[in-house]
Amino acid sequence: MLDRVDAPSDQTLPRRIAHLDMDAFFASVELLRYPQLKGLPVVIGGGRRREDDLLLRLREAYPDREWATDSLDHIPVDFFPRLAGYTGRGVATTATYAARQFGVGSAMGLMKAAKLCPQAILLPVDFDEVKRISRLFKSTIREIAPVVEDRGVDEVYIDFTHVPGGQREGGRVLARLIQKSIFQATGLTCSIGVAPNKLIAKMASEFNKPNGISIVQPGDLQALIWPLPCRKINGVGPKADEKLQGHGIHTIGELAQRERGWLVEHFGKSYGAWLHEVSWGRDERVVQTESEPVSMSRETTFERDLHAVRDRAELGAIFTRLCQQVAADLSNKGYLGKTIGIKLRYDNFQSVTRDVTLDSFTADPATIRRQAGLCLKRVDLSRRIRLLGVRVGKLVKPGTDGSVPQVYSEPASPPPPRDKIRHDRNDLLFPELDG
Ligand code: TTP
Ligand code: MG
Ligand code: MG
Repeated sequence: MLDRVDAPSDQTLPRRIAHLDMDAFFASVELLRYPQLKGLPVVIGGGRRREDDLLLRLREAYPDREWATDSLDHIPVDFFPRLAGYTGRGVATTATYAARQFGVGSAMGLMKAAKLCPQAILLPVDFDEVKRISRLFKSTIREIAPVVEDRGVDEVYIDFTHVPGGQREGGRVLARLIQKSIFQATGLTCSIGVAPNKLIAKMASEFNKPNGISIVQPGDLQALIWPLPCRKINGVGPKADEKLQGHGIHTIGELAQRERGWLVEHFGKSYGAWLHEVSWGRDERVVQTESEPVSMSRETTFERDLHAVRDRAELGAIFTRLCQQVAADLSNKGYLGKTIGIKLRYDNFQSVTRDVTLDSFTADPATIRRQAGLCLKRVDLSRRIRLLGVRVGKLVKPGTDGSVPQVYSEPASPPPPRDKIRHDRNDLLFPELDG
């Protein structure tokens, strides 16, 4: 009991949240294998590595020498394929910072990249190695700071608040320790932003890339955050940004100057209010540690409200895509689900959900599509819809408890008879439901 009395109350500690992002991740992973390329412009793209084709070519070119995976660092730099003369539709996944100086970056067509930096070396991504390093840097962080939220292959949020050193110099001391430990474990650098919340930390991790640390305090909002373009807010996409620009709002500071009511009027109740909050640097979301998900879902808010009859083709296509995405999420994470449900939000913001529980588990997109389609038949489709979502719940991970649930996969069924379509109104609205 004494502990409790003497220990400082956790509540008094200010929240310090870090966002950590690896530098030029896929490219940096390749540089571990080919250290002779360090400092050179390297672009990652152009397909998946099947085997080490470089080795095959080397054995042809230098048959008198032995080439194996442990001699990759001896491959002459001249032997690597260059971007010069690239033709094709490939896209750059990422590029080293040396290549970025020429204007090459993620999502750029390789032909354009070849014009900007013909001497850049082009390498494919090695997904297995990327995943291995991803697991390694994340486990390194968890050993130092346990509250870590996975945000994809090369980034995480970390709650520094209660970690020893997490408050010193605003988090800089702990950030330095983590950077150093990751470098020791992987040989790679990362950049870290530490701030009062996730929203600002995410922006801050970009301030000093590569190999940088940025500390943002609550009082820095005006100086460090408001001058940034709205697009830097995680959650303001190209479309929202275009609309904001149309209203003369370019920076986060300009966004903060608009009345909340005005934003709600032009951007909707929830998004408008959210824009207002984030422009003032407010974000209460906690760092969510890895836990077994209860369900997986995908939803989308339409750019304009859609009507089940007038926009049925568009809605049907979106619906199918959502089902495919949930199915892909499930299989990527190795889950199967038993309950399939839908969510609809009408133009008046009223929401409805429907679900169905199957006899066995599935991650099959066609099954999910069909069952979600049946759920859709149980809701009112006369109103315009602004949001559509698909959810799969009652999840299991086959093998984790020794049991392997039976995978439920429906055989492709023939289209229903014509008269059934005519009588069932929602079948008519979503004709491809049974396809
Ligand atoms: P990012 O963290 O966005 O980029 P990066 O790590 O390459 O560079 P930075 O130093 O600016 O953080 O993405 C991480 C990896 O994800 C990246 O190396 C390649 C991959 N990626 C894609 O596959 N497609 C994309 O559109 C982007 C942006 C990244
Ligand atoms: Mg990165
Ligand atoms: Mg990233």
